[in-house]
Amino acid sequence: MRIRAVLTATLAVALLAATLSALFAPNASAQGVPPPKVFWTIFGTTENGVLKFIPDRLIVPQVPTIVNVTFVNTDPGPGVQHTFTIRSTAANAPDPLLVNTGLISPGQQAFVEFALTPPQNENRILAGTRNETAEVEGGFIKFYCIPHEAARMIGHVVVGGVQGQAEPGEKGVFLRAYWIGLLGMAGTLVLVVVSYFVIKGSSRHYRDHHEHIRRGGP
Ligand SMILES: [Cu+2]
Repeated sequence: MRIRAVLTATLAVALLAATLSALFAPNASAQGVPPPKVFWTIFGTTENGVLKFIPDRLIVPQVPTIVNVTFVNTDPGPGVQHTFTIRSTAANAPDPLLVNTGLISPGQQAFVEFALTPPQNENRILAGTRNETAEVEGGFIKFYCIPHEAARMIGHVVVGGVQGQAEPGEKGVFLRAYWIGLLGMAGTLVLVVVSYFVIKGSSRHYRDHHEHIRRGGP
């Protein structure tokens, strides 16, 4: 019976160690994971005579992030072409346009993909093989429409969101936290069951049936 108690106790310690190592093991899967990707659809149009992007704030939660923009020309005016363009500030850039859909006609669309790369405050954009500093206006990366830049058809890439404009927070549970929680609960449950048998196994009442034997009687 003593051997059994020792065995169950050893098992309990081993399980506890396994649970703890699972909880505190370095997160190997975090390395080599590609940055998150956000998809935005931005419309280029004219509303009440005002040339504009809708929305004109492209909100990106963090850096690095891959940004995929589908740009749709929904302009009611026939033949009014728009672009979605980001200018580079690199002095020796091969092309001053770092990101550019080219001219898009009404009813047409195009997509561009680029990445915001660290450090966050340097407004660096990776587009293809080019990694350059983007043009900034008011502290935010500026995108614009080539034919209508002078008419203020301009928008901004906002990293981290802006008060009142930020997306509602995610309601889900972070996946790693979810697994840590599950493992913790499973570990606790196993320990409770093991403790039960350890206590039961070492209990005098369990071993000694003597006092349960009915003695004498009327
Ligand atoms: Cu335009």
